[in-house]
Amino acid sequence: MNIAIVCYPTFGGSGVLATELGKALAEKGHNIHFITYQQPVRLSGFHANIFYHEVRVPTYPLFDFPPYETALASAMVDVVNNNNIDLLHVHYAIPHASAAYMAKQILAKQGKKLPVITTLHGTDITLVGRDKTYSPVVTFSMEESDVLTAVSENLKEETYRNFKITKPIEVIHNFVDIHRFNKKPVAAFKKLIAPNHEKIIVHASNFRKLKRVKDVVEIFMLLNKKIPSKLLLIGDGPERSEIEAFTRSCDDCGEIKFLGKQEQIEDILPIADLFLLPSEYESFGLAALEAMAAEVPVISTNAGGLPEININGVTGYMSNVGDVHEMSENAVRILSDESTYLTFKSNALAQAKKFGINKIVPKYEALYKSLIV
Ligand code: GMT
Repeated sequence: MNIAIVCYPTFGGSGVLATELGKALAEKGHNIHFITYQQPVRLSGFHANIFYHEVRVPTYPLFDFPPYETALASAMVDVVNNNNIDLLHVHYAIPHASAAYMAKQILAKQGKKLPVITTLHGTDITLVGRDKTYSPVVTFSMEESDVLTAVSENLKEETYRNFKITKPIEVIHNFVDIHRFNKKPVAAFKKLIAPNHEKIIVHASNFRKLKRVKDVVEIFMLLNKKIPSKLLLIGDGPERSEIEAFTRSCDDCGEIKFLGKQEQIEDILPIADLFLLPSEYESFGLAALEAMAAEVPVISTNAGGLPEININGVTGYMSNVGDVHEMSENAVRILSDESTYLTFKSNALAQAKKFGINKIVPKYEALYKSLIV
């Protein structure tokens, strides 16, 4: 099949998932055309059947706000017309689903049928999309998509709760390439980070408010009082400078490292002993799944779709949002006994395997096939 994929090319989970999906489909012989404003971060290296089409939004003195959605819809039409595209799969509803609707209408006038799949990822529904600034357009374009998918049962429920739509939503959970993440930890790297065998605690996110990165630091400080540890903070975003200032003011400052944006997170996760994700909401929590694939137990909140991947007392622990004391106690509970720890580790990997690339990608392929017969 010739498949066009639209996503955000940045470090957000939706862009990561869309890129990994495109790469997996290309491996299976499909031709994949990414349409984005920048090369997706996980799209490195050469792939014979992956093509990247950049959306350019020219500036013009009249435009205080350059019309990206119009440029995107035009790019979609161009890519479809010139590459024999069978279907368009857009990730994150805003503004991709409405641009897809526009492209579909333009192509229909030219006598071409373009099936559109919209995958809902999280804040496009729970935060930004439900705001009345966007809600009418998001509602309409979801209804107009040929197929609507959500990355968790929770996100499906949230969509029906927040929008007046009648369209069926198919849940296709996010996936992970186990082999890529399940690597042996590099001893020299581990020693460099934790020279005295301290535990290595990792958090990765785009440092938005809802990720509650300050909770990560507080959990770590409580844990560090009982078990000597190091904290690696991966990613960047609006909250980073405030969090950096906060960590500079505390005693454990030297034990906390900000690694910034990292493309090769699969090289870092294997040295981690524990992954922290105390988010206010996660539709799914792809970062936690990738940690589990690297055999790292997860301490998270029980918000949103996290209970669909993190099993309390089995692959890690879950607590109410903001309960940093319970989260740090659970971290101590996992890390203080070697045999308990090893059980959590292998449980995490076993759980991640349920979301393995080979189990989930065929679900998208089956969906595509049903649309182009
Ligand atoms: O929160 C992010 O990291 C970005 C955001 C996005 O939409 O780009 O991620 C959402 O999609 C991911 C992939 O499906 C999910 O794993 C995240 O849980 C979800 N984030 C939220 O719901 C806050």
